[in-house]
Amino acid sequence: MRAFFRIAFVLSAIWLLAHPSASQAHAIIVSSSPAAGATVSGDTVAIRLHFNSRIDHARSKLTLLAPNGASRVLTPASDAPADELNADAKLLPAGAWHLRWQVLSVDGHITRGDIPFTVR
Ligand SMILES: [Cu+2]
Repeated sequence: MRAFFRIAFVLSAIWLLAHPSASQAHAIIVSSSPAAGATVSGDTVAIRLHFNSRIDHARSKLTLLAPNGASRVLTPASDAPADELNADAKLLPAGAWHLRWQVLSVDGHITRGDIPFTVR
């Protein structure tokens, strides 16, 4: 029985070494502009998503869903900081919008989310 515990301990130590900060590695959103539930002017909406880790800009996506259900794919700014996904959207009609984001973090994991906001 003592040998069993020793093997279990060694295996769990190996697992921890192989997965450093496994739970913190995914890109989690820290703050966003617009914030969820915010009301903004539709002339120019500066989209700024800040994550807790570096992301792969080229393999991350931003899509706007219009009040009528149409979708608009945004091109993320390539010169954004390593932990931000940014884009500018112009001339958005008034109504209820959704910002869908999908990011690939440098650890290879994909996370996604949906930020509802209103254009006045
Ligand atoms: Cu991850």
